[in-house]
Amino acid sequence: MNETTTTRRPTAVVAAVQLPGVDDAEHQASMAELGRLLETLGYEVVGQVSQRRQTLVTGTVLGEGKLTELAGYTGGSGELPDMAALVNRPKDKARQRREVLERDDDDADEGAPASTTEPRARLVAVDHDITPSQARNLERACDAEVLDRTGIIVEIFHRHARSREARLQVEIARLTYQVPRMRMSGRSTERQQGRGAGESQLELDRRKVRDRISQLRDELERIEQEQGTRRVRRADARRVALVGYTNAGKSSLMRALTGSEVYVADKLFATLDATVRALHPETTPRILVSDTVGFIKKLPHDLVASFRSTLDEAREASLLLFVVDAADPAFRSQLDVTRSVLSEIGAETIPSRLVLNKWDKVSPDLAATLTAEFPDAIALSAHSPEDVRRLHALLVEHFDDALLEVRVCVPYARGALVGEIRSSARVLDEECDEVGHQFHLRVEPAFAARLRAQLGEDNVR
Ligand SMILES: Nc1nc2c(ncn2[C@@H]2O[C@H](COP(=O)(O)OP(=O)(O)OP(=O)(O)O)[C@@H](O)[C@H]2O)c(=O)[nH]1
Ligand SMILES: [Mg+2]
Repeated sequence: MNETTTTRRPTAVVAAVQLPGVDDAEHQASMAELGRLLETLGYEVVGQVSQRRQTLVTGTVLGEGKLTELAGYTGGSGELPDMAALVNRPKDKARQRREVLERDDDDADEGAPASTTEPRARLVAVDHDITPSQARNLERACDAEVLDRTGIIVEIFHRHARSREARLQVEIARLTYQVPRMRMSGRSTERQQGRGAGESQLELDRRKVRDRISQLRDELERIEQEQGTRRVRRADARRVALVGYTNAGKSSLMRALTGSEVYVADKLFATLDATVRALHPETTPRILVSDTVGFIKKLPHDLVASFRSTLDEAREASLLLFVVDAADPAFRSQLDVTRSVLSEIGAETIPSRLVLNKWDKVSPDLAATLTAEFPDAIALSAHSPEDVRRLHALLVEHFDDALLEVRVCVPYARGALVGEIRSSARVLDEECDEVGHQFHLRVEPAFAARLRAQLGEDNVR
């Protein structure tokens, strides 16, 4: 055995409830995805505790038996001092009976490891959004830190944010997530403080955080305004945005299509900043490609909202490439997630093409099935230069269809326009005569309109 295996990463255990309407495959995929999120944060997942229920248990998410199993991983007691009160307090007899009936057969602790031999898990990761009091109860029963899905995603975003804009967006999301959870820590919870005093201190702390959030929002708005002007300046460029689930291969395609060095990694949410580069080899007029933040199931609403300006890159594109990892059996539901986030930001009417990426990992059988199911999709591998050349050609063709062929006369007095024409239009032919520069061009409709406005109808035909 390798020596290095003795230095363990911090360990975590995943807890989830399989709710009605969620089938086994979907439930497993969601827990596995949470496991990948944890690995991205540097944790080693040592176990999963899952239970089928109608709803999450009000106080503790899981039922008693499953809670004991969970605590087996963390070395906690599996109980709350006032568990009966917490779980049952506000309920009448009928509701208690119903809960007993809903309890699944596997609500027992047979899966728990012998806590003395297995490594103790330091973190309980819950695959749902839970309330601050559920988190606190789980923490007490398990004697471990507890994070829910949103908390984990926010933490990853926090670690991966690089640009000033991304850092501001993440900080706003993080503080927004923390405000309702502030009860759990700080001076305000100290025993010796009277309840009234504690509450007002808590209110004070919360107000401070809210003030900080609005300060950050102002700062973000200023940056966004600058970026807004930058975007307006490239408004007539031909733009394609790569969108899709996290880890689908958007940045890999971006690299391949533009020859840029954007960050690629086998971890979730590697990219948080939108990057824009020109398609390479370059075309005239040029085509811009943007890489965007990836999506995920149950992406917290606040987080989507705080990345709105980053997602503007997608909203303002003239073509969207929906990139999926075709080798991932869950890619269809991942595509649904991408579509629904994009329609939330108002990008659902933009023309789009589906890209079945990681085709090199797809078996011939699956390839045949997918080709039949998605006849219009572009199947490729971002790692294959030949595939990338094919996509490059398809993009050029797509945008060239929209170009207009015009003949333009630039009188010598307007010679300053010649440079702009050369950089923004494809020159098919040109010559100089006694009147001026005569161009035969392929141009974007918007550019043709601008030339008409500047040179007059007679000079642009
Ligand atoms: N086998 C194979 N692996 C690929 C392909 N495209 C990307 N990958 C790998 O998939 C992983 C994720 O790729 P990225 O390009 O970072 O994915 P992304 O969509 O930008 O991910 P986020 O930025 O997290 O949203 C990396 O390990 C890539 O090397 C492909 O066509 N084939
Ligand atoms: Mg990326």
